[in-house]
Amino acid sequence: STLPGKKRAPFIVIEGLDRSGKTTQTSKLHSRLTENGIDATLVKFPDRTTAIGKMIDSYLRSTSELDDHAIHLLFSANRWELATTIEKLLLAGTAVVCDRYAFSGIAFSASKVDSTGAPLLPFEWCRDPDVGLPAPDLVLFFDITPEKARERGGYGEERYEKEEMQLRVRNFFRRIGEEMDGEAQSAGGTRWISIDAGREREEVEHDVWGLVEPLVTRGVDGPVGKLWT
Ligand code: FDM
Repeated sequence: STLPGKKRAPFIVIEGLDRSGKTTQTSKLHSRLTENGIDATLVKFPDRTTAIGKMIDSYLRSTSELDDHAIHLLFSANRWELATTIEKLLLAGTAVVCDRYAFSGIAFSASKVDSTGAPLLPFEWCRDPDVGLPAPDLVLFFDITPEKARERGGYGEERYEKEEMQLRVRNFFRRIGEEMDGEAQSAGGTRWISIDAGREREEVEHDVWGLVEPLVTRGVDGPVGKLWT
């Protein structure tokens, strides 16, 4: 560990819509930390490499069909299978930078609707399986309008990459963020910050570094929090 005293490393999550530049910025952040001599590990959800991850991957590429409840629980299980690893890394002084987490889990599943536009899965039901996961110290929500995201070259081929879906997902992200702000303590001490991801890449990178650098340099006191407990 490169941290002073008994401090642990921070858990940083980057969330956002498709085409928000989230993945590029997450890996840039990771390399910048490493270049600055800071221990950091990059994690990405869904982690498509595990047995559960392979089921998620084939669902997303539409090579398999799964009940909406079942796939939701698989996404959550995919996080739980890494929970202990994440906690150990943080306690050992390695910062964890994570591309998507439980907030995507809720926002995407809660955005699914039937042919009449009625929600398929209640919000609370979507949140429950992730209660108690390691809580991030900082969430950077990469906010972008679905129109602007579309201008960036359109959505991909995978499930969920449709504009109406992205619009609903964005609204759920915002709702989750508002609730996190209101209950920072009960949410395990997570700080939620919205980043205007519609700007130039360099500007976004500058803001991200400005928020992350002090946190990784100073370290965090106390144990790793538990989400929504
Ligand atoms: N997604 C991602 C979910 O629906 N639930 C989850 O828990 C997570 C982590 O999977 F559309 C969705 C979000 C996105 C898709 O994500 C794949 P990536 O970042 O494109 O691999």
